[in-house]
Amino acid sequence: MNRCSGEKGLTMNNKCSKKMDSIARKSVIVRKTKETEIRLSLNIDGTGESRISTGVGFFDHMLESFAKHGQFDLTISCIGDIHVDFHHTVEDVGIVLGQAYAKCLENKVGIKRYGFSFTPMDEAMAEVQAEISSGINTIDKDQWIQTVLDVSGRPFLVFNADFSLLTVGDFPTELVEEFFRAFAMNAMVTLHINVPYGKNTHHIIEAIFKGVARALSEAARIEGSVLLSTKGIL
Ligand SMILES: [Mn+2]
Repeated sequence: MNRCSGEKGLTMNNKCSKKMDSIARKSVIVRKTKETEIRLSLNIDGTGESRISTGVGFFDHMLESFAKHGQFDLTISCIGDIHVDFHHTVEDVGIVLGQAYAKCLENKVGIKRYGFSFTPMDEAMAEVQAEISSGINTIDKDQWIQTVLDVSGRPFLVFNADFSLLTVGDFPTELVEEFFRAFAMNAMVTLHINVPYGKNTHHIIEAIFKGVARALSEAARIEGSVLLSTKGIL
């Protein structure tokens, strides 16, 4: 995965990211529990290509929008216990997507750190603020999952959105907040999601997914060469 590492300061070859970091910002996470089995790959410097299969149609649609508007390349295959309900599948995909995003950002030098978006969709509007709040700069790959879960960071979710429908299709709208909480905690991101107005539940949720993706994409953007932290660590 790190085929371009060790080339800092040298002329980048064709295989290196066009976004100037010498390390490809990609990750693959496989997670299996008694409730879900997930394989997810993420390239945060992608083009919005996605292949999503969670068994939950509306959720797939939202994740495809997420990939497209964040310009992430994202593949997700999840086999979950959707005969029970969709809760485990949605929450666990949030966990793994969060871990993948954090892993893509192991090296935070030069990233913008903050991202903001206003995303209208017809009558609905989502405002999102994201901060890549904490994590580790240099970590042992084998210990990565353990370390990121143990680190005392400051991930947080603020979620202010009301849905007039309890379900969209057969997707329970209360799972939107569950998904983004799972994401934020595992991505080590402070995420504020506010929906000041909107009527159609499908539109509101889609605006949120697009808006979060846009804010995360901006926060991860490399635009400098310094680590934006007075603590010296992010
Ligand atoms: Mn739609």
